[in-house]
Amino acid sequence: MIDLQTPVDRAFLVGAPDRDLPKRLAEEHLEELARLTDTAGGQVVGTLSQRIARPHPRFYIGDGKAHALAEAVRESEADLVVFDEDLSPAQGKNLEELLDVRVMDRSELILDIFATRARSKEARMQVELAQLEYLLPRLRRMWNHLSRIRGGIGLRGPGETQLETDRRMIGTRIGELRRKLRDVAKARAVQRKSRAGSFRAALVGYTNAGKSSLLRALSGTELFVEDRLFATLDSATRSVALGSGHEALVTDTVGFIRKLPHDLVASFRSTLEEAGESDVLIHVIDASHSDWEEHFEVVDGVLEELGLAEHDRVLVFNKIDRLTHAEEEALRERIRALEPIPAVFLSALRPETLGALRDTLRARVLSRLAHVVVSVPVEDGEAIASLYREGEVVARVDDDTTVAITARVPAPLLGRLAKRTGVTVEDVE
Ligand SMILES: Nc1nc2c(ncn2[C@@H]2O[C@H](COP(=O)(O)OP(=O)(O)OP(=O)(O)O)[C@@H](O)[C@H]2O)c(=O)[nH]1
Ligand SMILES: [Mg+2]
Repeated sequence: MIDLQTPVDRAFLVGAPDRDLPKRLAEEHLEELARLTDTAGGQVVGTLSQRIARPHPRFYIGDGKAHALAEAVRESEADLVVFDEDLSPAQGKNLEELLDVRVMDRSELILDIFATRARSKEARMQVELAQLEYLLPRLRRMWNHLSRIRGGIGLRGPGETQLETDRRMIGTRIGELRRKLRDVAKARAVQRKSRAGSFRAALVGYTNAGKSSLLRALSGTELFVEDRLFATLDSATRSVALGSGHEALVTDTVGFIRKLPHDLVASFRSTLEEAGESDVLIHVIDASHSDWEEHFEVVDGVLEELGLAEHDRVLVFNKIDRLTHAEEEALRERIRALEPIPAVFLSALRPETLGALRDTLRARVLSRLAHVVVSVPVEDGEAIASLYREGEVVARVDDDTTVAITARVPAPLLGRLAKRTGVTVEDVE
């Protein structure tokens, strides 16, 4: 296999946004690329940006700018150039020939980060699949790149036969990974069934918004949190107490980012689609980020792509500890005017601010409970107590032998009650 994880060293970043993109956003995008580079273990030694009306076929940026870039790369002694835009295989090849250093685009950098950070077997297979799909049309360039680092002799210009063999091997591996991932998805569906009956929520949001921090705070369990992009790649589920005996199973998963490579979205599809089977999506937003609105749109876009646009949702504006009181008020005001979706404001670092979210989730749990009349023999004190403890009792009628309780009851309790002798359950119309 060709190694895509050559240690990243001195990186020179290039942004070539559309001419119409506001300057502030263009800067923000380069800033994000710098964070991605840092996450990948690279050091940024210079940046260059050119706003263009449309990509140039040869170097993506204009010819003159490309030559200026070559000069800047030499001067800064960079050994890697990272483009914020997706390069065609031909552009990548032309740039590498001109610059004489390794050239990566944003997708490749993200794939690289995922490859080094994926832990579970499933996540590793998903990333490998995405990498191979990305690599396939770019094999020739990878070979050229290899022949340069390995000194070339014997490797230079592999014959068409070698390329053909590699293509076939990669094609076989892609098929194998797809099959295995389908099996894993099936196994997970079975596991999900065993959790049927519980109220389930999924955390979604831009990378670094604080999803894992929030789940850690809600559940009181350890989860990996880091001030870097893509800290979480593997989903994790925790049980979260919502008060009055109610609870939810909350799943944390991979964060989104602007221009997430298509291959990657496709590979992670089954994990992400699982979010769609939850009762509610908790969309976490870093309210302290100057660009949270763009992040919000990106997440909205990915959710739409996954067919989840209409899914029940709660918005969580996180990191409000970083806002001044006035800023927080202004934000609340705007959201009230803007969004019909319920929104809560909190800080994952301050447990005392989590009450509103627990309340919102509990209200959803209650609205989904079965509305039933349970008839219990008077002497079955335990059944009666459990209805008061875990359900929401609406009415109660006692006679000599039975107590008829009208209540909203969670499915697991319903199952337990139905097994008790003398207890009957009827739906309320
Ligand atoms: N000040 C402040 N920092 C926070 C808050 N919530 C999270 N953070 C910090 O933000 C960074 C990212 O937090 P994570 O919980 O890893 O974010 P995430 O959404 O899980 O990120 P990915 O897994 O990369 O998608 C960490 O440095 C956290 O300590 C908050 O409410 N206030
Ligand atoms: Mg995380």
